[in-house]
Amino acid sequence: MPKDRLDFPDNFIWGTSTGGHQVEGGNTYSDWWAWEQKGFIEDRTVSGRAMDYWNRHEEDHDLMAKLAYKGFRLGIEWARIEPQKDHFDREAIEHYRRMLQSLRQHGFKICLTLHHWVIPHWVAEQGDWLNPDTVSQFLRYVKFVIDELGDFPDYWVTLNEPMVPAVMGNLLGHFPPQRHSIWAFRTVSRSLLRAHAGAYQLIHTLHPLAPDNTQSKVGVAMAYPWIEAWNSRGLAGWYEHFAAFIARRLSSEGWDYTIQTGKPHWIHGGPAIAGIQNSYDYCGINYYTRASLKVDRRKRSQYWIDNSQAPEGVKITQMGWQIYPEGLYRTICSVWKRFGKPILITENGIADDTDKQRPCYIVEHLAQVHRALQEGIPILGYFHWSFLDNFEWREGFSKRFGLIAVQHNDPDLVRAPRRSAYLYSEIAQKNALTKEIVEEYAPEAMTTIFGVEETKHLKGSTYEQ
Ligand code: IFM
Repeated sequence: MPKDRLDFPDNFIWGTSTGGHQVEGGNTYSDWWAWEQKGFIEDRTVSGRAMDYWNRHEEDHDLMAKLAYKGFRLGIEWARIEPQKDHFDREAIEHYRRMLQSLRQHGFKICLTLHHWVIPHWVAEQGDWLNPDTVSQFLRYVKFVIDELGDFPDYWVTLNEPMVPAVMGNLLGHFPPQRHSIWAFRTVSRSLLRAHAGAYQLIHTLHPLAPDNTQSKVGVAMAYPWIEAWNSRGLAGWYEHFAAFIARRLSSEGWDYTIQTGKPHWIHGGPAIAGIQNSYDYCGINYYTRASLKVDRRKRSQYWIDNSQAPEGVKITQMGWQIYPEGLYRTICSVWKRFGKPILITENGIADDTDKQRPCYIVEHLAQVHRALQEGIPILGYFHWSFLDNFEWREGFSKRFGLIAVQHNDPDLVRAPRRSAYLYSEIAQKNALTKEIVEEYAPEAMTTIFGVEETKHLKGSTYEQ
């Protein structure tokens, strides 16, 4: 008998996610800020005041509470806390303290990211993660944050998607500092591994207990795209399989192997890294899409591989990303098999300014989370990316991931909840995905989730673009 509802465990965290630089605004002492001024952002915007979360956090937290969300993942910025070398800014840290206090007063579970790609400008000037001093300087910043703000996080994220800037900034040249160098990639990724291991050990030494008096919980929010070869005929097909093999190792498998075994994977190379083995208390999964790698002889700078094609019939998002909910289930299963640690979905979401695709995207991905839970995999919560529309890196403000719409050029930066914000709110309140909710918000998902035909079809709620 098909079920009428998919129930989630008690205390499941229904949260939303953001990154400091992407919403705060005014992160002027950072490398990204400097890079944006040079005109590299595709829609010619700059992060500027972003969503002014820095000043409007109270209003935003009230809104989250009204929507009955239960958790929030936010980042803090090294460039704000240490804008100049050896100068720690008291005002900035007090400001962050007030933000976290407000989150606590609202009763949210707090997931705090220490590093989300952006570094202080002075660190970039000294050669970023290539400079042998950067890791110890990062750890000094981390120690300062633990001493000042260590009472707040229920979950610590040391690094967000470390392999993304390592690859995008050092191999493919799409992010600052725009290198194309295998040597730079390996050096940077090793520094990031050391930065994570050091931060993990520091948190456990200096702040062994979480707010609920259990052990502190530290992890990484790792990007896990589901990567496949396109499977062209002949030599091209062979190359696609080879590229997929490498891409999987570059994006997550090399990193995970190193954490699991303590031995640097060949993708990173180098000597053993102190404290790296088993340095996860939970596994953070950021999942969005499947990438099907196809040979394209014009894409020399991408090693002749195009990752933007979708097999026929597969829907894509405004980022050009494939919608592939099953990939979330498959990722959860493989991460669970690899580490055997509790899992937190630290990001999952879609760029969709019209909110036509998002409701279906949300419910179909949550159904896959539920599927994994049914198989006994401990999943602690789901943080939807993103709470607000935000600055989407190289794409600027044109790609809108928010449950809450905000026009970056609106002088008042009005917060306007999209329909999906209410959908997510109902799921959080019921702690379940029910037939009524799916029928109301995403009827086209009724068959895949409950095995029944949709009974009504709401205009403006479909995957079709
Ligand atoms: O906006 C980003 C975020 O900073 C990291 N994970 C992917 C998101 C969407 O591209």
